[in-house]
Amino acid sequence: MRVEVTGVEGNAGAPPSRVLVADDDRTTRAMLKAMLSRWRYEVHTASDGLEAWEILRRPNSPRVAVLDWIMPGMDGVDVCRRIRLEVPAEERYIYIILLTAKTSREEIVAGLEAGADDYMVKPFDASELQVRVRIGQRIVNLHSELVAAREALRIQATYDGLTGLLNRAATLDTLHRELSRTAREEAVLGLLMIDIDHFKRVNDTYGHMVGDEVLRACAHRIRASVRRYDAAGRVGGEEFLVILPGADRETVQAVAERIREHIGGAPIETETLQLNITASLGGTTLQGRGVSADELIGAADRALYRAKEEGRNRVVL
Ligand code: GH3
Ligand code: MG
Ligand code: MG
Ligand code: MG
Repeated sequence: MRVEVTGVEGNAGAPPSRVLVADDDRTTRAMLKAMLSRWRYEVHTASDGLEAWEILRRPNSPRVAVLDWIMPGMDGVDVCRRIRLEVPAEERYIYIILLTAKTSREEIVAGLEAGADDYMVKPFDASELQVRVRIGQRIVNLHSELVAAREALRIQATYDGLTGLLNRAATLDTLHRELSRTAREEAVLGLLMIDIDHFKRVNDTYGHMVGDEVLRACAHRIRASVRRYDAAGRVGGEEFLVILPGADRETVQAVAERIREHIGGAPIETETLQLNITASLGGTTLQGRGVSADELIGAADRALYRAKEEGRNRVVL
C-alpha cells in the first residue's frame, strides 16, 4: 500500500494535517494509517491509551484523534476524559473520533459523555471515516482561526498601535492592579507622568508623520529605561505613564532622570532629520494604602505641570 505524507488535498504547499490513530490492534492500526496517509494526512500512531495521551498532551500534537475504546491500561474513553479535563479548549481543541466495536446505545452515550466529538462502530466504512475526519479537521481549523482572532483582538485592546506600549485603558487597569497589590503588601509604588516638550512644534514644522516617528522613538527610549516588571503606557497624544512597583522616592527620581537623559541625550534620527527632543517628567510615590488612582495621577500631573513651568527638560517629584 502507498504511504504518502505530502500536501493536503486541494491545498498543495501547506503542511499536511496531522491525525493521531490509537489502537492496540496492530492490523487495525496499520490499516488506518494506510488509509489516512492515502487521504494525505500525516499519521501518528499509538498502541495504547497512555501513549495516545502522551502525544496529545504536547502543545504541538495532532488536533484530530481517532481512538479505539478498548485498549490495555488507559482506554480510549479515559483518554477523552483526560483531554477534556487537562487540555484547555480555549487554547487548543482536540477533535476526538471514538472508533470501537462497542455498539449499544448506552455505550455510544457514555463515549460521547466522556468527551468524544464523534463515534463510529467497527467494522467501519472507509468513505464514512474519510468524511468524518474531514469534519474534524474543519472544526479544528475553525477553532484555530477563532483563537488567533481573539488573540489579535486582545493585542489590539491592550497595546497602543503607534508605539507598542500599553494603551490608556490597559495602563489604568495596570495602575489599579498595582495599587491593590501595594496596599495588600504594604509596599511602595512610584508613578511617572512624561510629556514631550514643545511637541506641537515638531508636528507644525515637520508634519505628523515625523511627529509619529518621534513618538515611537520616545516610547522606545522610555521602555528601554525601565525594568521588565515596570509598566509603560501611552495615556494621551504625547503623554506617557510609567508605573514603578516597589520604587521609593529616590528610585523614582533616578528612573525619571534616566528617562529624561535617554530622551534628550541623543538626537532622534528619522530618515532625513536629526531632531533634538526633550521631555518633562512629574513623579510621585505611594506608601501602603489610602490613595486612589485618580489622586496619584493628579499628583504626578501637578508635578509635571511644575516641571513645564520651571523650564521643561526636567524632573519634579
Ligand atoms: P509642552 O511642552 O507644553 O508640552 O508643549 P506641547 O506642544 O508638547 O504640548 P501640547 O499639549 O500643546 O501639544 C501636544 C501636541 O501633540 C498636540 C497634538 O497635535 C500632538 N499630538 C497628539 N497626539 C499625536 C499623535 O498621535 N501623533 C502626532 N504626530 N502628534 C500628536
Ligand atoms: Mg482495542
Ligand atoms: Mg501634552
Ligand atoms: Mg507636550
